[in-house]
Amino acid sequence: MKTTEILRVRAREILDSRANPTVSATVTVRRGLQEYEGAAAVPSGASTGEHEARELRDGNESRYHGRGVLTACAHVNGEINAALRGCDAAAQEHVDARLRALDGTDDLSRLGANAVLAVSLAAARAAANAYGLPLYRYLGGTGACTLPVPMMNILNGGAHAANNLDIQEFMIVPTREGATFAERLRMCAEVYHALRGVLVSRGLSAGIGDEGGFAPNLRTPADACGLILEAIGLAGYTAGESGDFALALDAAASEWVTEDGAYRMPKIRRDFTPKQLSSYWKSLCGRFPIISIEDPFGENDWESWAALTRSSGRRLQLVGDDLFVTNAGRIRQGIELGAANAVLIKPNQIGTLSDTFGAIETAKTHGYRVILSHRSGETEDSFLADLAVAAGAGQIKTGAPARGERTAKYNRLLAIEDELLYPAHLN
Ligand code: 2PG
Ligand code: MG
Repeated sequence: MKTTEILRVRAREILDSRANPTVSATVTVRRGLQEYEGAAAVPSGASTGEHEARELRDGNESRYHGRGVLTACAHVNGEINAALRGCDAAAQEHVDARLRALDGTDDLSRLGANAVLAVSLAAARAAANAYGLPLYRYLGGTGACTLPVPMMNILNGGAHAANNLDIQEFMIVPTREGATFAERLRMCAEVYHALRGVLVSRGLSAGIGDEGGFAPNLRTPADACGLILEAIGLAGYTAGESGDFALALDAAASEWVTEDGAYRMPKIRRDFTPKQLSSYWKSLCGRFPIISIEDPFGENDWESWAALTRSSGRRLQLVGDDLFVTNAGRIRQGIELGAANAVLIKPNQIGTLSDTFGAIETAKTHGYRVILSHRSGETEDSFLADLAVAAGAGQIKTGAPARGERTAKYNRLLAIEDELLYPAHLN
């Protein structure tokens, strides 16, 4: 059988959606007599987990305030290019194992997780192109035919916005039974517009945060939920059980952990013991149709996670992001302790495509739900959309229906749905 032989690997420094540099890599392969290319660009987080793989930054303050990625790119063009030349790009696990071995650290800090992931993803794309397959089909096989439900972040706070909200993400989830992805996307966009109207009519800011959601100053998180419910109603939809929409939150509470293991919302300076924070979540869920909370506690507070999962896990999706960092080992730890019931999957937290699939597999095998996720600093790359379909993830988190780096993923999902509903051979 023909292989997809890697001829060369190249990287360049490009910009992400926050004006920070990031790595874009291109892998060139030969299959038969033809050459094919695949490119990928990596995103970058703001509320990063302490157990994540490490992106490599130059640290040279005279360029991009030390955030340049020229060293990471040089690693791709030098060591990685030399190590992968001649490998089969379609042997993803082999490519990724080589990258890991070459780096030699657990957190990929030597070559940089940004360098490694860009190459890992670009190799998959080059192979998909060489086989003439759409990326989701190449990665997921013939079973890849389920579009994810978007969890759309339409109101930003925390580290993603310069407002006074401590909860990082207020999301809407279009739960209407039987709706297509295109219908769900439209419903969300209509609510997004309605929310702008609600904010403007109250004299609040309609400026946006890092993920395209609005970022007004509000009195409390409950006010934010209230305004979103109002927008859902104004757009002509219903919220709640068997309604069109539910709400979801990402607290990103690792950002709130104090030295003594308690919590402090840093913007409004409100203190909580772990138990009080747990009660806070329960009371918010009692007042609003919230079906999912991500990172309600810090990344090392397994005990509080497990307690909330025991008491509320049957009706509430509890999503581990900083807790699991897309790491199969940490996911297994969570499963043993009964912490959380869903896993957020971000390829750049772990650094290779194979490890990402490993994390997804571990979660699914143990009945944990899987949500594919962007980062707050993103690029136009829509790899995530294909990956969500390939993994049969069921849910995707990729920001508001505004800002090109967010709509790139949504628009790609529209194209995939079109392809699946109206295959070319039927035209
Ligand atoms: C999160 C992400 C993405 P960041 O916490 O879930 O929404 O944010 O990329 O800043 O970690
Ligand atoms: Mg998160």
